[in-house]
Amino acid sequence: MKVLALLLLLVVSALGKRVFNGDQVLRVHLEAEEQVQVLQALENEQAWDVDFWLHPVSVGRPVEVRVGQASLSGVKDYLQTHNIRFFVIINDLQELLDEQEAEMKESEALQRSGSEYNFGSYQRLEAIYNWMDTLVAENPKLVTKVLIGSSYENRPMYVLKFSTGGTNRPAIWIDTGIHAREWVSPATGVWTANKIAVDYGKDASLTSLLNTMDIYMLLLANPDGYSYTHDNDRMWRKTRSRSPGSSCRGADPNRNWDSGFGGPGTSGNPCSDLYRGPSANSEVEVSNVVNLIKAHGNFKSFISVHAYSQLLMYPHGYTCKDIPDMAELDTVGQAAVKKLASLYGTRYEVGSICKIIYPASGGSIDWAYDTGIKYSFAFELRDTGLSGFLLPANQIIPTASETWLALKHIMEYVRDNPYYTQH
Ligand code: BHK
Ligand code: ZN
Repeated sequence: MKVLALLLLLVVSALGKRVFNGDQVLRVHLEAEEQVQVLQALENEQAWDVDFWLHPVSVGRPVEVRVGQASLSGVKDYLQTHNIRFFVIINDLQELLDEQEAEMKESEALQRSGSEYNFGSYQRLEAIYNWMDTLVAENPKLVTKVLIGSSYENRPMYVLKFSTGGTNRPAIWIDTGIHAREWVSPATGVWTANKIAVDYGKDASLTSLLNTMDIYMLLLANPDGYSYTHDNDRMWRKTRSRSPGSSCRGADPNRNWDSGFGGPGTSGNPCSDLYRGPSANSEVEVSNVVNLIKAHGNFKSFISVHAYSQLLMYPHGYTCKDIPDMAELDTVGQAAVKKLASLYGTRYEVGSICKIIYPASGGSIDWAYDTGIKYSFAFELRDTGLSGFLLPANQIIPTASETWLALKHIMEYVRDNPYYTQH
């Protein structure tokens, strides 16, 4: 592992950008409990260059793992030795990345030559920030840009505030892009922000919602990480903060919140993708949000958007015990995903984080719920694997369009149940 990390560092510093030549992504099928354990051992051993995109959890649940070229024969032998079935779903990761990058460059060139922002394309941080200014300029009575602080590398963090007046109205929070490589999340956030601006005054339900409530959207919750996925390493997940005594950077911003901090599903190793950071709120990107939410004091719903797996989850992640509001949140969630599916038939599962994926402590929606924001949900957008983090850009608008139906359901429910929002 040390040698691999060093090699990786050399490659990155020599070329500026991490390459994945000959790396493959395998989809592994677990058919017995022993096989789950064999895969978990592989994940914990760190002898090979492997990055689990979907972690081994239980029999029947797919596992997806990127395997570095140098580790391919070793990992495949290991799987075959244990009679574990797998398929190669990405044959050469770098080839796919090159294709997607070329597609993005094409869209960027079109935009530079004067055409409008393309919602159906992945965009760099600068383009998203410029687009936010346009949105605010074109909708001055509805949208403002609130600076909530700066990231570790000093990028500004802006929240789009949709409000038709009042002071400190009950509000809904939506963040996208907390994990850097989950690109469809901020892309969906941008589409959604535009949808709200376009539909206000046309869609009667959304209009009535915005006549009594505010919506806050943080489109890039991890700006340093997002930039890093464009310029250095497409597969980066964490923030970019430094840890004293380690050359590994970044903490998982979804393990850094002050709820069950340090519990199951986190790591104390700064080199791990699940590194929780030295203390709760150590990541400035997290504390910026915490400060805004606390100062505001009137949020009724907190929605955090990830990818991938097609799930709609509610608290908790740090324990598998049911929350007091489970029945209600489950009903809201089920109705939301039914509406989502009505557009293209995309199927989502609903459940608590701990029960439908795995124990994960220090997550944002656990903190929001424990702070008293009852309607706290996390989405895992498309797909259920095969493309994973590299979801083709032509699925951005379909993903955002179907997700909007679920978001609207949750927001309308919150609007219509104002007396139940305290727990
Ligand atoms: C989402 C919300 C709260 C806690 C856990 C999760 C699952 C998420 C994670 O933090 O491990 C999985 C992931 O990144 C892929 O989106
Ligand atoms: Zn995520």
